[in-house]
Amino acid sequence: MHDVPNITGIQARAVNVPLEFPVRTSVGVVATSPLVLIDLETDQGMVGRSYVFTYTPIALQATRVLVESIGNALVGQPVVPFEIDKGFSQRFRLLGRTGLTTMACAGIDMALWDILAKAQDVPLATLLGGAPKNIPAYDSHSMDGIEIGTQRAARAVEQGHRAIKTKIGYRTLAQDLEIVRALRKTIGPDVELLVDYNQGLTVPEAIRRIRALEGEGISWVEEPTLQEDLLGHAEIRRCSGIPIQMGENWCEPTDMQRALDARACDLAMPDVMKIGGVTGWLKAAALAQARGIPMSSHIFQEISVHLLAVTPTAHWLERMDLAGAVLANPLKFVDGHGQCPTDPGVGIDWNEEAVARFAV
Ligand code: SMN
Ligand code: MG
Repeated sequence: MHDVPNITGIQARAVNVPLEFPVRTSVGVVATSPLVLIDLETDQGMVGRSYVFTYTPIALQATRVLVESIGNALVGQPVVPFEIDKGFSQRFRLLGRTGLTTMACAGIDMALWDILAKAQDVPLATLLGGAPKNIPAYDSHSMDGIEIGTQRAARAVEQGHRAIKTKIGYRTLAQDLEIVRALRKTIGPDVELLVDYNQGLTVPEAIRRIRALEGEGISWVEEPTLQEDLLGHAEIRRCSGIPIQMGENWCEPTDMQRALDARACDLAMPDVMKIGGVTGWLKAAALAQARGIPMSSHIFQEISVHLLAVTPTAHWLERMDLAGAVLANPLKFVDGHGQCPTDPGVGIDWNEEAVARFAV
Protein backbone atom coordinates (compact mmCIF):
# COMPACT_ATOMS: atom_id res chain seq x y z
CA MET A 1 0.00 0.00 0.00
CA HIS A 2 1.50 3.34 -1.02
CA ASP A 3 1.75 5.70 1.96
CA VAL A 4 0.15 9.04 1.16
CA PRO A 5 2.59 11.75 0.03
CA ASN A 6 2.97 14.94 2.06
CA ILE A 7 3.01 18.46 0.64
CA THR A 8 6.46 20.06 0.80
CA GLY A 9 6.02 23.25 -1.22
CA ILE A 10 4.25 25.14 -3.99
CA GLN A 11 5.30 27.16 -7.02
CA ALA A 12 2.69 29.57 -8.41
CA ARG A 13 3.63 31.43 -11.59
CA ALA A 14 1.65 34.08 -13.48
CA VAL A 15 1.48 34.00 -17.26
CA ASN A 16 -0.62 35.94 -19.74
CA VAL A 17 -1.09 33.70 -22.76
CA PRO A 18 -2.09 34.77 -26.29
CA LEU A 19 -5.26 33.27 -27.75
CA GLU A 20 -5.82 32.20 -31.35
CA PHE A 21 -9.20 33.97 -31.13
CA PRO A 22 -10.20 36.50 -28.47
CA VAL A 23 -13.22 35.37 -26.46
CA ARG A 24 -15.71 38.05 -27.49
CA THR A 25 -18.84 38.00 -25.31
CA SER A 26 -21.89 40.25 -25.07
CA VAL A 27 -20.49 41.63 -21.82
CA GLY A 28 -16.81 42.00 -22.66
CA VAL A 29 -13.77 40.55 -24.42
CA VAL A 30 -11.21 38.14 -23.01
CA ALA A 31 -8.29 39.10 -25.25
CA THR A 32 -5.59 36.97 -23.59
CA SER A 33 -5.60 34.05 -21.15
CA PRO A 34 -4.29 35.08 -17.71
CA LEU A 35 -3.27 31.90 -15.86
CA VAL A 36 -1.70 31.00 -12.52
CA LEU A 37 0.39 27.86 -13.12
CA ILE A 38 0.56 25.62 -10.06
CA ASP A 39 3.30 23.08 -9.19
CA LEU A 40 2.56 21.37 -5.87
CA GLU A 41 5.62 19.49 -4.57
CA THR A 42 5.59 16.41 -2.32
CA ASP A 43 8.04 14.35 -0.26
CA GLN A 44 7.70 11.44 -2.71
CA GLY A 45 8.95 13.48 -5.65
CA MET A 46 5.77 13.63 -7.69
CA VAL A 47 4.55 17.16 -8.50
CA GLY A 48 0.86 18.03 -8.92
CA ARG A 49 0.17 20.41 -11.79
CA SER A 50 -2.88 22.54 -12.54
CA TYR A 51 -3.79 26.09 -13.46
CA VAL A 52 -6.25 28.80 -12.46
CA PHE A 53 -7.82 31.02 -15.15
CA THR A 54 -8.46 34.58 -13.86
CA TYR A 55 -10.47 35.96 -16.86
CA THR A 56 -8.76 39.37 -16.59
CA PRO A 57 -5.05 40.20 -16.09
CA ILE A 58 -6.20 42.60 -13.34
CA ALA A 59 -6.87 39.59 -11.07
CA LEU A 60 -3.75 37.67 -12.07
CA GLN A 61 -1.13 38.72 -9.48
CA ALA A 62 -3.61 38.78 -6.57
CA THR A 63 -4.69 35.25 -7.46
CA ARG A 64 -1.08 34.12 -7.81
CA VAL A 65 -0.25 35.40 -4.33
CA LEU A 66 -3.41 33.84 -2.88
CA VAL A 67 -2.58 30.44 -4.43
CA GLU A 68 0.99 30.66 -3.08
CA SER A 69 -0.20 31.64 0.43
CA ILE A 70 -2.75 28.85 0.62
CA GLY A 71 -0.23 26.33 -0.73
CA ASN A 72 2.41 27.38 1.80
CA ALA A 73 -0.17 26.97 4.58
CA LEU A 74 -0.58 23.32 3.52
CA VAL A 75 3.12 22.38 3.75
CA GLY A 76 3.52 19.27 5.90
CA GLN A 77 -0.07 18.08 5.32
CA PRO A 78 -0.79 14.73 3.63
CA VAL A 79 -2.34 14.77 0.14
CA VAL A 80 -5.92 14.00 1.23
CA PRO A 81 -8.15 16.29 -0.89
CA PHE A 82 -11.38 15.66 1.03
CA GLU A 83 -9.72 16.56 4.34
CA ILE A 84 -8.03 19.61 2.81
CA ASP A 85 -11.38 20.65 1.27
CA LYS A 86 -12.99 20.49 4.73
CA GLY A 87 -10.06 22.48 6.08
CA PHE A 88 -10.60 25.16 3.41
CA SER A 89 -14.30 25.47 4.34
CA GLN A 90 -13.41 25.89 7.98
CA ARG A 91 -10.44 28.23 7.42
CA PHE A 92 -12.40 30.51 5.05
CA ARG A 93 -15.72 30.42 6.89
CA LEU A 94 -15.32 34.05 8.07
CA LEU A 95 -13.70 35.38 4.88
CA GLY A 96 -16.21 33.51 2.70
CA ARG A 97 -15.26 30.70 0.34
CA THR A 98 -16.14 32.49 -2.86
CA GLY A 99 -14.55 34.38 -5.78
CA LEU A 100 -10.76 34.31 -5.90
CA THR A 101 -10.58 32.23 -2.70
CA THR A 102 -12.65 29.46 -4.28
CA MET A 103 -10.59 29.69 -7.47
CA ALA A 104 -7.30 29.43 -5.59
CA CYS A 105 -8.49 26.53 -3.41
CA ALA A 106 -9.79 24.76 -6.53
CA GLY A 107 -6.47 25.19 -8.31
CA ILE A 108 -4.72 23.49 -5.41
CA ASP A 109 -7.40 20.79 -5.25
CA MET A 110 -6.85 19.94 -8.91
CA ALA A 111 -3.11 19.62 -8.24
CA LEU A 112 -3.76 17.39 -5.22
CA TRP A 113 -5.76 14.93 -7.31
CA ASP A 114 -3.04 15.01 -10.00
CA ILE A 115 -0.56 13.93 -7.28
CA LEU A 116 -2.81 11.09 -6.09
CA ALA A 117 -3.25 9.76 -9.62
CA LYS A 118 0.52 9.94 -10.20
CA ALA A 119 1.13 8.20 -6.84
CA GLN A 120 -1.12 5.33 -8.00
CA ASP A 121 0.42 5.45 -11.47
CA VAL A 122 -2.96 5.83 -13.20
CA PRO A 123 -4.77 8.55 -15.17
CA LEU A 124 -7.14 10.68 -13.08
CA ALA A 125 -10.24 9.10 -14.69
CA THR A 126 -9.03 5.67 -13.50
CA LEU A 127 -8.21 6.92 -10.00
CA LEU A 128 -11.80 8.20 -9.77
CA GLY A 129 -13.19 4.78 -10.66
CA GLY A 130 -13.84 5.41 -14.34
CA ALA A 131 -12.00 4.49 -17.51
CA PRO A 132 -10.26 7.10 -19.67
CA LYS A 133 -12.54 7.56 -22.67
CA ASN A 134 -12.79 10.00 -25.54
CA ILE A 135 -15.52 12.55 -24.87
CA PRO A 136 -17.68 14.24 -27.53
CA ALA A 137 -16.77 17.92 -27.65
CA TYR A 138 -18.43 21.01 -29.05
CA ASP A 139 -16.13 23.63 -30.50
CA SER A 140 -16.69 26.86 -28.59
CA HIS A 141 -16.57 30.11 -30.54
CA SER A 142 -17.33 33.76 -29.80
CA MET A 143 -19.15 36.81 -31.14
CA ASP A 144 -16.98 36.46 -34.22
CA GLY A 145 -19.31 38.04 -36.75
CA ILE A 146 -20.43 36.24 -39.90
CA GLU A 147 -17.17 35.93 -41.82
CA ILE A 148 -14.97 34.57 -39.02
CA GLY A 149 -17.90 32.78 -37.40
CA THR A 150 -18.73 30.75 -40.49
CA GLN A 151 -15.02 30.02 -41.13
CA ARG A 152 -14.61 28.66 -37.60
CA ALA A 153 -17.83 26.69 -37.89
CA ALA A 154 -16.74 25.11 -41.17
CA ARG A 155 -13.34 24.18 -39.67
CA ALA A 156 -15.03 22.63 -36.63
CA VAL A 157 -17.28 20.47 -38.80
CA GLU A 158 -14.27 19.38 -40.87
CA GLN A 159 -12.60 18.35 -37.59
CA GLY A 160 -15.58 16.11 -36.86
CA HIS A 161 -17.38 18.18 -34.22
CA ARG A 162 -21.09 17.37 -34.06
CA ALA A 163 -21.85 20.59 -32.15
CA ILE A 164 -20.58 24.15 -32.08
CA LYS A 165 -21.32 27.05 -29.73
CA THR A 166 -21.47 30.68 -30.71
CA LYS A 167 -21.82 33.73 -28.50
CA ILE A 168 -24.66 36.09 -29.34
CA GLY A 169 -26.29 39.14 -27.81
CA TYR A 170 -25.47 41.50 -30.66
CA ARG A 171 -27.02 44.94 -30.49
CA THR A 172 -30.19 43.79 -32.23
CA LEU A 173 -32.20 40.57 -32.37
CA ALA A 174 -31.98 40.77 -36.16
CA GLN A 175 -28.18 40.46 -35.90
CA ASP A 176 -28.53 37.45 -33.58
CA LEU A 177 -30.84 35.80 -36.11
CA GLU A 178 -28.55 36.66 -39.02
CA ILE A 179 -25.49 34.99 -37.46
CA VAL A 180 -27.49 31.96 -36.28
CA ARG A 181 -28.89 31.44 -39.80
CA ALA A 182 -25.48 31.89 -41.42
CA LEU A 183 -23.97 29.32 -39.03
CA ARG A 184 -26.84 26.90 -39.60
CA LYS A 185 -26.27 27.20 -43.35
CA THR A 186 -22.58 26.43 -42.83
CA ILE A 187 -22.90 23.45 -40.47
CA GLY A 188 -25.99 21.84 -42.01
CA PRO A 189 -29.02 20.38 -40.25
CA ASP A 190 -27.28 17.55 -38.33
CA VAL A 191 -24.69 19.48 -36.31
CA GLU A 192 -26.01 20.94 -33.06
CA LEU A 193 -25.93 24.71 -32.60
CA LEU A 194 -25.58 26.13 -29.07
CA VAL A 195 -25.80 29.83 -28.21
CA ASP A 196 -24.36 31.72 -25.22
CA TYR A 197 -25.62 35.16 -24.14
CA ASN A 198 -23.08 35.48 -21.30
CA GLN A 199 -25.64 37.08 -18.98
CA GLY A 200 -26.14 39.99 -21.35
CA LEU A 201 -29.94 40.33 -21.56
CA THR A 202 -32.69 41.56 -19.25
CA VAL A 203 -35.35 38.95 -18.50
CA PRO A 204 -37.96 40.51 -20.85
CA GLU A 205 -35.41 40.90 -23.65
CA ALA A 206 -34.23 37.33 -23.16
CA ILE A 207 -37.80 36.05 -23.41
CA ARG A 208 -38.33 38.16 -26.55
CA ARG A 209 -35.14 37.01 -28.26
CA ILE A 210 -35.46 33.34 -27.33
CA ARG A 211 -39.04 33.28 -28.65
CA ALA A 212 -37.68 34.55 -31.97
CA LEU A 213 -34.90 31.92 -31.95
CA GLU A 214 -37.25 29.00 -31.36
CA GLY A 215 -37.57 28.12 -35.05
CA GLU A 216 -33.78 27.92 -35.58
CA GLY A 217 -33.07 24.44 -34.19
CA ILE A 218 -30.89 25.66 -31.31
CA SER A 219 -30.01 23.02 -28.68
CA TRP A 220 -29.36 25.32 -25.72
CA VAL A 221 -29.42 28.97 -24.71
CA GLU A 222 -26.71 29.68 -22.11
CA GLU A 223 -26.80 32.30 -19.33
CA PRO A 224 -29.47 34.52 -20.97
CA THR A 225 -29.51 36.88 -17.98
CA LEU A 226 -27.41 37.71 -14.89
CA GLN A 227 -26.05 34.45 -13.55
CA GLU A 228 -27.00 35.31 -9.97
CA ASP A 229 -30.64 35.97 -11.01
CA LEU A 230 -31.96 32.44 -10.46
CA LEU A 231 -35.62 33.48 -10.46
CA GLY A 232 -34.98 35.42 -13.67
CA HIS A 233 -33.50 32.31 -15.29
CA ALA A 234 -36.47 30.27 -14.04
CA GLU A 235 -38.93 32.79 -15.56
CA ILE A 236 -37.09 32.71 -18.88
CA ARG A 237 -37.01 28.92 -18.75
CA ARG A 238 -40.78 28.76 -18.24
CA CYS A 239 -41.29 30.89 -21.36
CA SER A 240 -38.56 29.22 -23.43
CA GLY A 241 -39.03 26.47 -25.99
CA ILE A 242 -35.24 25.97 -26.00
CA PRO A 243 -33.37 24.30 -23.09
CA ILE A 244 -31.68 26.78 -20.74
CA GLN A 245 -28.03 26.10 -19.84
CA MET A 246 -25.98 27.63 -17.02
CA GLY A 247 -23.36 26.81 -14.38
CA GLU A 248 -19.97 28.22 -15.35
CA ASN A 249 -20.32 30.83 -12.62
CA TRP A 250 -21.60 28.59 -9.82
CA CYS A 251 -19.25 29.09 -6.90
CA GLU A 252 -19.03 25.80 -4.98
CA PRO A 253 -21.74 23.10 -5.14
CA THR A 254 -24.04 25.19 -2.94
CA ASP A 255 -24.59 27.62 -5.82
CA MET A 256 -25.52 24.68 -8.05
CA GLN A 257 -27.96 23.40 -5.42
CA ARG A 258 -29.63 26.83 -5.25
CA ALA A 259 -29.94 27.05 -9.05
CA LEU A 260 -31.45 23.56 -9.32
CA ASP A 261 -33.82 24.27 -6.41
CA ALA A 262 -34.95 27.44 -8.24
CA ARG A 263 -35.56 25.36 -11.40
CA ALA A 264 -33.33 27.90 -13.13
CA CYS A 265 -32.02 25.60 -15.87
CA ASP A 266 -32.62 22.45 -17.90
CA LEU A 267 -28.91 21.70 -18.30
CA ALA A 268 -25.81 22.24 -16.14
CA MET A 269 -22.25 23.16 -16.99
CA PRO A 270 -20.19 23.69 -13.83
CA ASP A 271 -16.71 25.12 -14.23
CA VAL A 272 -14.26 22.77 -12.48
CA MET A 273 -12.41 25.78 -10.99
CA LYS A 274 -15.37 27.77 -9.67
CA ILE A 275 -17.29 24.66 -8.52
CA GLY A 276 -14.34 23.77 -6.24
CA GLY A 277 -11.90 21.62 -8.17
CA VAL A 278 -12.18 17.86 -8.63
CA THR A 279 -13.67 17.57 -5.14
CA GLY A 280 -16.33 20.15 -6.01
CA TRP A 281 -16.98 18.55 -9.39
CA LEU A 282 -17.69 15.13 -7.83
CA LYS A 283 -20.30 16.70 -5.53
CA ALA A 284 -21.80 18.59 -8.50
CA ALA A 285 -21.99 15.40 -10.58
CA ALA A 286 -23.99 13.76 -7.79
CA LEU A 287 -26.40 16.73 -7.67
CA ALA A 288 -26.90 16.53 -11.45
CA GLN A 289 -27.48 12.77 -11.28
CA ALA A 290 -30.03 13.13 -8.46
CA ARG A 291 -32.08 15.43 -10.71
CA GLY A 292 -31.36 13.79 -14.05
CA ILE A 293 -29.70 16.97 -15.39
CA PRO A 294 -27.24 16.54 -18.29
CA MET A 295 -23.88 17.97 -17.17
CA SER A 296 -21.29 19.53 -19.47
CA SER A 297 -17.90 21.06 -18.71
CA HIS A 298 -16.72 24.67 -18.99
CA ILE A 299 -13.23 25.40 -20.33
CA PHE A 300 -10.44 23.54 -18.39
CA GLN A 301 -10.61 20.91 -21.13
CA GLU A 302 -7.52 18.97 -20.01
CA ILE A 303 -8.96 17.90 -16.64
CA SER A 304 -12.62 17.98 -17.71
CA VAL A 305 -12.02 15.14 -20.20
CA HIS A 306 -11.15 12.91 -17.19
CA LEU A 307 -14.03 14.16 -15.05
CA LEU A 308 -16.73 13.61 -17.66
CA ALA A 309 -15.68 9.92 -17.71
CA VAL A 310 -17.01 9.66 -14.12
CA THR A 311 -20.00 12.03 -14.47
CA PRO A 312 -23.19 9.94 -14.54
CA THR A 313 -25.14 12.48 -16.65
CA ALA A 314 -22.11 13.51 -18.79
CA HIS A 315 -23.17 15.64 -21.73
CA TRP A 316 -20.66 17.74 -23.76
CA LEU A 317 -16.96 18.57 -23.28
CA GLU A 318 -16.32 22.21 -24.14
CA ARG A 319 -13.40 22.66 -26.52
CA MET A 320 -11.88 26.05 -25.85
CA ASP A 321 -8.10 26.00 -25.55
CA LEU A 322 -7.04 28.64 -23.01
CA ALA A 323 -3.77 27.04 -21.82
CA GLY A 324 -2.43 25.11 -24.82
CA ALA A 325 0.25 27.70 -25.58
CA VAL A 326 2.04 26.89 -22.29
CA LEU A 327 1.37 23.13 -22.23
CA ALA A 328 3.97 20.57 -23.35
CA ASN A 329 1.15 18.38 -24.65
CA PRO A 330 -2.08 20.25 -25.33
CA LEU A 331 -5.24 18.12 -25.25
CA LYS A 332 -5.78 16.29 -28.53
CA PHE A 333 -9.10 16.08 -30.36
CA VAL A 334 -9.87 13.39 -32.94
CA ASP A 335 -13.11 13.31 -34.91
CA GLY A 336 -14.69 15.85 -32.58
CA HIS A 337 -13.78 13.96 -29.41
CA GLY A 338 -11.41 15.03 -26.61
CA GLN A 339 -8.74 12.30 -26.26
CA CYS A 340 -8.45 11.43 -22.59
CA PRO A 341 -4.74 10.95 -21.72
CA THR A 342 -3.71 7.53 -20.37
CA ASP A 343 -0.46 8.58 -18.68
CA PRO A 344 -0.52 8.88 -14.86
CA GLY A 345 -2.24 12.01 -13.55
CA VAL A 346 -4.16 14.65 -15.50
CA GLY A 347 -1.58 15.11 -18.23
CA ILE A 348 -0.61 18.73 -17.56
CA ASP A 349 3.10 19.49 -18.15
CA TRP A 350 4.47 22.95 -18.87
CA ASN A 351 6.25 24.07 -21.99
CA GLU A 352 8.88 25.92 -19.93
CA GLU A 353 10.15 27.94 -22.90
CA ALA A 354 6.61 29.29 -23.47
CA VAL A 355 6.06 29.83 -19.74
CA ALA A 356 9.16 32.03 -19.69
CA ARG A 357 7.99 33.85 -22.80
CA PHE A 358 4.55 34.68 -21.39
CA ALA A 359 5.57 35.19 -17.75
CA VAL A 360 4.12 38.28 -16.10
C1 SMN B 1 -16.60 31.86 -21.64
C2 SMN B 1 -16.54 33.17 -21.21
C3 SMN B 1 -15.31 33.74 -20.88
C4 SMN B 1 -14.13 33.00 -20.98
C5 SMN B 1 -14.21 31.67 -21.38
C6 SMN B 1 -15.45 31.10 -21.72
C7 SMN B 1 -17.96 31.32 -22.03
C8 SMN B 1 -18.12 29.88 -22.32
O1 SMN B 1 -18.97 31.76 -21.18
O2 SMN B 1 -19.17 29.34 -21.97
O3 SMN B 1 -17.23 29.30 -22.96
MG1 MG C 1 -20.67 30.51 -21.24
